[in-house]
Amino acid sequence: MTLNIGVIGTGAIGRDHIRRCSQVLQGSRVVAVNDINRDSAAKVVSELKLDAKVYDNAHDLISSPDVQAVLVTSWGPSHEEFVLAAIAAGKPVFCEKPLAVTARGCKNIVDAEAKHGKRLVQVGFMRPYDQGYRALKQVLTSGQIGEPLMLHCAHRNPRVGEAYTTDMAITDTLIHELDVLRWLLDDDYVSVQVVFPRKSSKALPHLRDPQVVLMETAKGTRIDVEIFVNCQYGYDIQCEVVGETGIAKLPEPSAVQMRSGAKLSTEILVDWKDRFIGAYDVELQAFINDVQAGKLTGPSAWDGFAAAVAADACIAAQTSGEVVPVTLPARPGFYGK
Ligand code: NAI
Ligand code: ISE
Repeated sequence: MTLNIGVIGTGAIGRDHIRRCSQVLQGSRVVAVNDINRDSAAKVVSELKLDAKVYDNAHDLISSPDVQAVLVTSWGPSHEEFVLAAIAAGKPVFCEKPLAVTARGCKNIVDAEAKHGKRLVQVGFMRPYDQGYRALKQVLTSGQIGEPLMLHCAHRNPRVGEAYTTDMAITDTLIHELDVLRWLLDDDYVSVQVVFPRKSSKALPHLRDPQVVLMETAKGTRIDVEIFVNCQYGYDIQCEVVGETGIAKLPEPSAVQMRSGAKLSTEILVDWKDRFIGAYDVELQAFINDVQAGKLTGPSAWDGFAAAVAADACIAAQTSGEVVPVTLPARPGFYGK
C-alpha cells in the first residue's frame, strides 16, 4: 500500500522531505501540500511534478480523506497546533524538531497522544539514524572506552538568517544534542548552565553568538556543547566522548583527501541537508514503514518533551547565568522503558 502524505510547510526541509518521499523512499507519495506562502507550495508541486493538491488551510489538509499521514515542516511555533490536530484526526504525524518550542507545548501533545491510546507522533530527531552516531553508540555499548566521563561537542553553522534569535540556539539548534546525547548515553540531564564567550563580530547585532552549554547527567557525566551559528567556515558537528579507558569521536563525513598546491586538505560540508542526508532518508523510511505496520517506533513525543524540558532550563540559564536544575518526570509506560 502506498502511504498518501500531506505536508505543511514547503520551505527548506519541507521541500527536501517532499523530494525524498516522492522520489527516493519506498511506499509513499505526497498528495497534499500547504504553506502560508501559497506560491511556495504551488512552486514545489510544479517543480517536483507532484500529483498533489495545494491546500489554503493546513487544517483542511489534515482532515482531508486523501491524506493518510501528515508531515509538519513549518516554523517551530506552529508545530503544537498541527500535531494536536493530526492526533485529533487520528492520523500519524512526523513533526520536524522541535516538537514544540516549550516543554508545556510538548506535554500537551504527550497528553493528547496518551488519551488517544496509540502512538501517532514521530519527531524529526534524525541523528540517532546517522551512521556516525550509531557507530559511536556501538563503541560505548561495547565498553571499549569504559564508562563515559565527559563529552566535548560542537554544533557549528556557517551563518543564520535575521529571524534567528539567541533562544533559537537552544530550541532550534542545541535541541539536536539534547535529544541525541540522551540516546547516546542512555541517560538524562540533571542540570544545565549557559556561558557566553566573546561575541563574534560576524553575528547579527541582536544575536549572542557563540554560546557554551554545560550539562550534567544523572550518571554524573559532564557535557560541554559549543553552539556557534556564524562560524563562517562550514557546517561542522563534533562529538567527542572521553571514557575511563579511551576516547571515541564522531566520525567526520566521508570526503576525498586532496594533495595539491602544496596543501593537504579535505572539504567541509556547508549545509545540514548534505551532512545528514542519509539519516533523513532512514528516519522517514522508518516512519513510512512503521505507519504501514501500524506501530511507530521512532523518536516519540516523550523524546520531544524530554529535550524540551532541558531546553526550557537552558533558556532560563541564558538569562540567569546560574546552574539550572532539570527535572524530568518519570517516563509513562505508554512510551516503553
Ligand atoms: P523555512 O523557513 O525554510 O520553511 C518553513 C516554511 O514553513 C516556510 O515556507 C513558511 O512559509 C512555512 N510556514 C511557517 N509557518 C506556517 C504555518 N503556520 N502554516 C503553514 N506554513 C507555515 O524553515 P526550515 O529551515 O525548513 O525549518 C522548518 C522546520 O524544520 C523548523 O521547525 C526547523 O527547526 C526544522 N528543521 C529541521 C532540520 C533538521 O536537521 N532536522 C533542518 C532544518 C530545519
Ligand atoms: C536547523 O533548524 C537544523 O535543525 C539544523 O540541523 C541545525 O544545525 C540548525 O542550527 C537549525 O537552525
